[in-house]
Amino acid sequence: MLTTRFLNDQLRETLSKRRSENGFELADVLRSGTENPDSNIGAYAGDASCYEVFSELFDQVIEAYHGYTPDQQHYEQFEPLAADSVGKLNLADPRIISTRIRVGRNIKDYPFPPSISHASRLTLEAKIATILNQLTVDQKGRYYSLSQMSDSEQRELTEQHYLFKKGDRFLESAGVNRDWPSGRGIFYTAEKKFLVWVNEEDHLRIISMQQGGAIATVYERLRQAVLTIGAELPFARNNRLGYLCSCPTNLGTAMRASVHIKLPRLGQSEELANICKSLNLSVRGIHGEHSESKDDIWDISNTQRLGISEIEVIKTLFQGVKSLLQEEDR
Ligand code: ADP
Ligand code: DAR
Repeated sequence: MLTTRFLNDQLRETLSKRRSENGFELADVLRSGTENPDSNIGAYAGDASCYEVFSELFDQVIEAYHGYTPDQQHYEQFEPLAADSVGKLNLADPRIISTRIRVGRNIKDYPFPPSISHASRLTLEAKIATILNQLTVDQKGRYYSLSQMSDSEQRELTEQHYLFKKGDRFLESAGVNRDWPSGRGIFYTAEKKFLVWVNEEDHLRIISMQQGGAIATVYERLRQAVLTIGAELPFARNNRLGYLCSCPTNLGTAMRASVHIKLPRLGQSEELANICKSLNLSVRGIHGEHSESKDDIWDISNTQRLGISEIEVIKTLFQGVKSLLQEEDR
């Protein structure tokens, strides 16, 4: 676990005396890893100030995960793709089942999900729902609060890869599930190509997705939506770490661009994880993090989110998918 690798007794003593702007303590930052020793990272931020208040720990975790040093400056390039690359980046290979690109965002001046109060979460949910219900991304959509959805409706949307489940044990320990399901919900358009998760692991997971491998099309839909939402809701960010999320793996672009891809041969070999690692890609199962593959379908996505621009994330996925398909054919 990255946090225990870097947290010696002296640093623990120093950081234990500190509090974030919202009173988040070191014990709160570490609780998920303390209760789940098999965590990869083991730490969550309760608000934007945590990344400065506990920077002696977070900066080492960030460097180990993203390869990003404290003297670096993140650079944002959430720009339209060059016209000549759109066609190239839309892949037509039938083995690419679907494409999903999401960014995590927290709203400035609100505590993050690990520490936000029940009242503030409800206030934030109402504020976000009002803005989303006025949004048009390809088409109008609607916000649905989890509290008003039946279990079967939630189960169906989750099985179809649209909706999130209640946080796993890592998020439970981090405090992200408090008062569940109150204040959580999902916005989506009729076609479900544009969705927004509200008050899951972060205040917002803004998602563009569709069947097939049209990476450029999915990216452009997301880019325009994030621009529109960001004009109404100021996001928590700083120049060094970019967009600030609860988990230090989701900083900078806070973007995860993924394909569900069918790799019957590579998937059966021990090589898939190593090949993906060499391509700076991560492998997940078909229901996301901590899930299994099914019917030889894998969730392949960019690993790095910080110290890389949005355009470079897309190109990393595109190049990586091309290499995986060539390897599969070889
Ligand atoms: P996140 O991507 O928000 O970090 P997860 O990895 O848990 O969260 O994935 C969330 C959901 O998105 C899961 O149901 C997963 O199946 C779905 N998903 C991820 N990538 C794709 C994709 N390329 N196509 C379809 N569904 C996807
Ligand atoms: N299991 C936690 C999660 C790390 C990355 N995934 C997130 N943020 N959903 C860990 O510390 O390994």
